[in-house]
Amino acid sequence: MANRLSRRQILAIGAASLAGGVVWPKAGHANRHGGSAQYQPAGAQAKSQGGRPYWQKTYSGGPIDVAPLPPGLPGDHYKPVIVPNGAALPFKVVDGAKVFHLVAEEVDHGFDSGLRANCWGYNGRVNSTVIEAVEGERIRIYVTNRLPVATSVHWHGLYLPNGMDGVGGLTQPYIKAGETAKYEWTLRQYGSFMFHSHHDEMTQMGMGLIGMFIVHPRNPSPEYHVDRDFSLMVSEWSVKAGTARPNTVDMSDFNVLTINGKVFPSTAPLVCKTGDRVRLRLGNLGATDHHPMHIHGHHFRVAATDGEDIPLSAQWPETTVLVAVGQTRNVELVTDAPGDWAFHCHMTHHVMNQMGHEFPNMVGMKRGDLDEKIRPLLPAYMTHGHTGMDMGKMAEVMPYPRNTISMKGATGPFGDYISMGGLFTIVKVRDRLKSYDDDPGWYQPAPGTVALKASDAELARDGITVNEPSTGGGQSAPGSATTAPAAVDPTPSRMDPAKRH
Ligand SMILES: [Cu+2]
Repeated sequence: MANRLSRRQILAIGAASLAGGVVWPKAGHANRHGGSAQYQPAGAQAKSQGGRPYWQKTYSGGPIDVAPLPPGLPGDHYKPVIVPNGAALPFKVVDGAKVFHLVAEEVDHGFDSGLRANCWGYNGRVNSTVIEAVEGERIRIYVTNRLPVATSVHWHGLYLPNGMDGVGGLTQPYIKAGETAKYEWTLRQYGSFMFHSHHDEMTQMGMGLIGMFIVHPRNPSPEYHVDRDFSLMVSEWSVKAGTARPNTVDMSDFNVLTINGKVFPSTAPLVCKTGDRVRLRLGNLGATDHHPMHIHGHHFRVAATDGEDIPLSAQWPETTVLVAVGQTRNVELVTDAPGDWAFHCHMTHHVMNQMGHEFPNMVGMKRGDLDEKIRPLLPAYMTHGHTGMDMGKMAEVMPYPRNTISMKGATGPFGDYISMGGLFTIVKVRDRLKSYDDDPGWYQPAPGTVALKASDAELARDGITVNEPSTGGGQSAPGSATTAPAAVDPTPSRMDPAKRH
């Protein structure tokens, strides 16, 4: 009978299917094979996690016309974020709303002591002006355009009325040169967000019109409170040697990689005390590159995205967090190990300062007296990289064009060069600090805790022979100095099973 449905029944089932998904025939005779409890298909169960329904009521903050809460004030209602090499935008309170004035303008920007460029930025800074606010408050942001062209500002990741979204031409007319536009809405969320030009994006974001937008929670949980809360915007630039403007047409050969608009060694260190709870808010509004940001000596939890906090049960430990273009990531850690710990992008080309990449591979080349022969023609000529790149030597010997930073990093505490620049900074963790605002200098390690040249006595004690072929391990007995290279297993370890017999 179930197979013989009338046309009307079929139509009814069809309508139900449209309304509620697939309709299965009634399972009235499911007990034929015994058992009293009917099997409940797992796929049909409502999903929730920690009491939270699978589908939230809203992913857009809900009604936009909610009554705002009073403005939150720094010190009273939130602890301001730290913006290395930058600052939070000032505000004033007018009739219960928090009023900001953002100015888009040309900025003579120093990436480092050796490199300046005519960039575009907000309020005199490049990449490092932060808007900081509190969940529930009403904000009004005036944007004055002092650029020679039209612009607009998009508030990235924020719930707002469509007309405040800042997409030039789509949700609003352009803010023309000389004009001031007004954005206003009530913040219905908290987290790490961003803002950027959304008109001629390739040019305007590439010239520097990007920033972090931090919204603190109202009445936050105890876990929200940290000792150090850093806001770090990463980006990338193409500034050809000797030129005075970023080349925003470049799509892949970026040579200036920045944190808050600075390259190492000009990136301000992240100064922390031993045992501090630390939050790093990382944002990326570069043109095309994602940045795996890596910390030394510690692990962190990936605690939030620009979507939301990640529930503790779903946070995961990492030493490297990928911050893709258009993403923010909050990572949290306790800095419980004193020292100078590198924090940097793990793409090795992103921890280089200004350089080109269009030259042949010289690694392993026998240079002979080539440099000496060429120097009468090109004083201080140095063959590029036959043993890799000796940053310190190159910085000393090679003349650089005007307005260029070398690939060097900086001279470290041992007199040797730190061979990294670009997307690199140092987390300086100290047991005692005079002030968070002062660079505490290089870490002074306890005697015996630095990797130094091994002494003859140490080598002899441990049976380390330094002038004989190295051993590959595997075959030799512990403690015996093997004189022949370790045998190599000729059997491929991943033989195709199909080719076995
Ligand atoms: Cu990178």
